[in-house]
Amino acid sequence: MKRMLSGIKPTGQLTLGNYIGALRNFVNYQDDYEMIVFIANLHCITEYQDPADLKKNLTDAVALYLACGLDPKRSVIFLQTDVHSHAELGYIMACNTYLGELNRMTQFKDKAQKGEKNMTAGLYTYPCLMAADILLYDANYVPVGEDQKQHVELTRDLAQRFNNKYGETFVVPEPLIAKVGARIMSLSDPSKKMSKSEETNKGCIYLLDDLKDVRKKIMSAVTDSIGIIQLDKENQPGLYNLIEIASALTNKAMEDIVKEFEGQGYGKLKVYVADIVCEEMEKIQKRYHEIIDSRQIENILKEGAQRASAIADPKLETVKKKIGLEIKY
Ligand code: ATP
Ligand code: LTN
Repeated sequence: MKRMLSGIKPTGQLTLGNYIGALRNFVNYQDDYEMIVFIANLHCITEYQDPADLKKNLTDAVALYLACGLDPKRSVIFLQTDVHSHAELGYIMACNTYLGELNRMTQFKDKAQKGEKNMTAGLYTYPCLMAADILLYDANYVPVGEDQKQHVELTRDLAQRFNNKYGETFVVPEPLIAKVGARIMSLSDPSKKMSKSEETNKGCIYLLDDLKDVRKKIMSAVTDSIGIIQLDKENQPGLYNLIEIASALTNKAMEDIVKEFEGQGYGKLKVYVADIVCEEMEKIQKRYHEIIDSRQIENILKEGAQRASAIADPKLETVKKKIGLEIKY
């Protein structure tokens, strides 16, 4: 069975974008692949996080993983800091990455260009840690949203470079990007990604939002004045985004949804999308509360860390041997 690995960095509450672009796919893949998913808590602190908020977001993220259908029996679920090999291989990867490569990473470049202050060295070297996260497990596939593709491509370059320098060591992973829903846009500004770090909350649906607010956000989603239901991403990005959300959650083709609503007003389509989103979220929220109440999270993470360490730790040992870092008598 091929192995698949992915992580989520819960620097805030998880969003509908995270669900459609990532989480939902992890759940669908867990029958056909050996699935490893983790909470990238080291990645969270590349920017300051209030400690109490961070702790809550980490717990909620695990509970939401489970609520969305990840099954700890079929998948390995763990917290990144519980497996120490990540940080160690992350450093080794940083020593095998050129500054030019990191300077080209668009996520970092965008932040620097926006003039963001207090950017940390951790944020800069983040792709090296991400490469380590993936390479420790010899993952064949990495399911991610569009924004992470470049990081997985860097991981491929680093794996190949290491293999060339030190001999065959790592599996070279492939990014896996879903055809529909890889980039859900903000409801209030469809030129931007729906993001948990958005300044206003209007365009972002959080998985734990009150369903009344969810409906309100969808009903007031920014569209256009063209008034025709059709697929024109460039001129009607807001409408396109709503149809894409509905398509991702129902598995109906976007064209079929357009046909269903041809000749009708945007209001009707919005009600349809709101119904679909709320129905899906209601199920997730119910399961989330059951999981939080059952207090099973700690045990699941403990077992997950043991299973993850059993793969990652021997890999790190192999790497250290190949580099010549060890002295063994
Ligand atoms: P931020 O929201 O702060 O920009 P993020 O959501 O991209 O951060 P993560 O939580 O680590 O960061 O993302 C987890 C996964 O969700 C990644 O695979 C990412 O590509 C995907 N993802 C995030 N936002 C969206 C979106 N709007 N549409 C589709 N996929 C998304
Ligand atoms: N960088 C990712 C989160 C992440 C990840 C990973 C995803 C950290 N390590 C390994 C896939 C594989 C993000 O910001 N979304």
